[in-house]
Amino acid sequence: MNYADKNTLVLGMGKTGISMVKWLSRAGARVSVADTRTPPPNLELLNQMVPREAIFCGPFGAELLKGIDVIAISPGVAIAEPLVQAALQQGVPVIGDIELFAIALDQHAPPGTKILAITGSNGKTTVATMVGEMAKNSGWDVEVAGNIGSAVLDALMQRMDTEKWPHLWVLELSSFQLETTSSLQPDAATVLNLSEDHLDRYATIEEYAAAKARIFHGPHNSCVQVLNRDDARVYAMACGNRKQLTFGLSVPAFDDEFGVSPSGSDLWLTQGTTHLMKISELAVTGLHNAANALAALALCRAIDLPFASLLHALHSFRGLPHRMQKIAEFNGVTFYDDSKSTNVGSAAAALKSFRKNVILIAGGDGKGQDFSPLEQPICKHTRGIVLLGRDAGKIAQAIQSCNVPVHYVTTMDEAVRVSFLLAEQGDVVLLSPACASLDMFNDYVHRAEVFTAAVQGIAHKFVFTAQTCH
Ligand code: UMA
Ligand code: ADP
Repeated sequence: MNYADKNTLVLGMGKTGISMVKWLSRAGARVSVADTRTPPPNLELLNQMVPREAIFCGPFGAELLKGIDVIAISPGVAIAEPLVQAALQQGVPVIGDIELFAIALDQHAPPGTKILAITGSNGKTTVATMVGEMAKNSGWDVEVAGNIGSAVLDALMQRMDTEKWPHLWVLELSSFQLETTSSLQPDAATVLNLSEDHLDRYATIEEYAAAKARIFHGPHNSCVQVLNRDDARVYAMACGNRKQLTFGLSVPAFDDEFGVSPSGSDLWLTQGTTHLMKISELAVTGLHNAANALAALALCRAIDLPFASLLHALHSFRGLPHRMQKIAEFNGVTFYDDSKSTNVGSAAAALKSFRKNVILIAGGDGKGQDFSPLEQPICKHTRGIVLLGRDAGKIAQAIQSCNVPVHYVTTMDEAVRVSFLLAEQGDVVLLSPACASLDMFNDYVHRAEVFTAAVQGIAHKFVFTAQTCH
């Protein structure tokens, strides 16, 4: 679509909204913008970009739609919003930033530009970062963007302005972004895994899965599908007449399968029967990170990046903050910050990384999740549970059958203190909340900071006490 002189309405004034306003304005569109928050973020910036009378704050009224040719929606605004539903009924296209990006790339990018697209309930940022590092290590100019934090249109405009196109775009995509995307044509794409998440926005997990599966359905239906063999819902997304590469923690037999094979006393990442690298050489904790490494390898091999540089980059990958990050060890107890764990899938993966020696700190806003998938890993891997936040009670109910002591606390400080008292030599205190943080903290980073400060507080006291005893 040519946006020149079109009347466009941007919904949401966050990072994505601002990038869409910039993009549509430079394409010659007339832009108005609305946000339900009063005052919305970025108001000052927007005042410099669009006329004051084209900025609307507060509930989205039907009058906003008058004369509008296209709605450009932010991922945080639900399609179910009545204004958006009214637009769709009137035949007004509703698109997001990824769709605008895909159309632009098709029109402007030099031939041969590659796209790898990544979605899934967990591991998106880890795999997108791994892939970015691996491709850079192969000498490619790479741009990693999307849900990972930098809006794709901002990255695109910066590349266009400097006339320095990357060889590869690595896109981390959320289900929200995929809902309004139909023109993206990646060279290879993956849905890493599916576990309950965002059920405050989707009526069922099937609806959520369908949004994720859109990553495979570009206009030419031609991308290589990188599929998780260990996740039945993802595996069922295989389409006929398409190249597929699979990954999983089982022993692979064929060259289109990436997996894990034992050899002597070691476990190896393997492609078919070829041993690539010992799992023990990965610096990241947990078998879920071995699965992430396999998915990243499969994506990079789908576009023929050379093995040697991929493996070299994997060796050097140290993991990301707040994802199974070891933050302290004292008195024989190790503390892990997995604050980015905001659903049952990530908390279960975290627990499975340890023996039966975990004191788990969990709870927060469960976003409508069923916590029962935590029952088995909690029974198997924990010695004590410390619960806080809005849905603490729901977690306790879901794990009733486990014979594990449950402690309720009201602050993170108290959670850390209680956990330290419960922990014995060789135990792990793990913050892996399985919930969003917003009921108690600004975001998951803030939650991690409060956790880390509380751990450091105890560490200081412990060291001080130990010194005065001698
Ligand atoms: N807003 C409304 N009405 C609504 C909802 C939101 O007006 O009903 C407004 C808010 O008041 C706010 C603006 O929309 O002013 C925020 O827009 P947004 O929520 O779409 O957030 P952005 O700042 O544009 O950030 C988005 C992604 N956020 C979400 O999908 C919620 C960021 O992912 C992403 O990094 C960024 O675009 C760049 O692509 C964050 C995220 O939490 C990290 N993603 C979810 C996740 O990973 O689970 C999907
Ligand atoms: P996302 O971008 O999908 O939120 P991250 O890489 O930021 O994923 O990790 C978020 C949480 O999920 C962290 O707690 C991390 O330890 C966990 N995690 C990472 N990879 C996986 C995986 N493959 N399966 C389950 N949990 C995972």
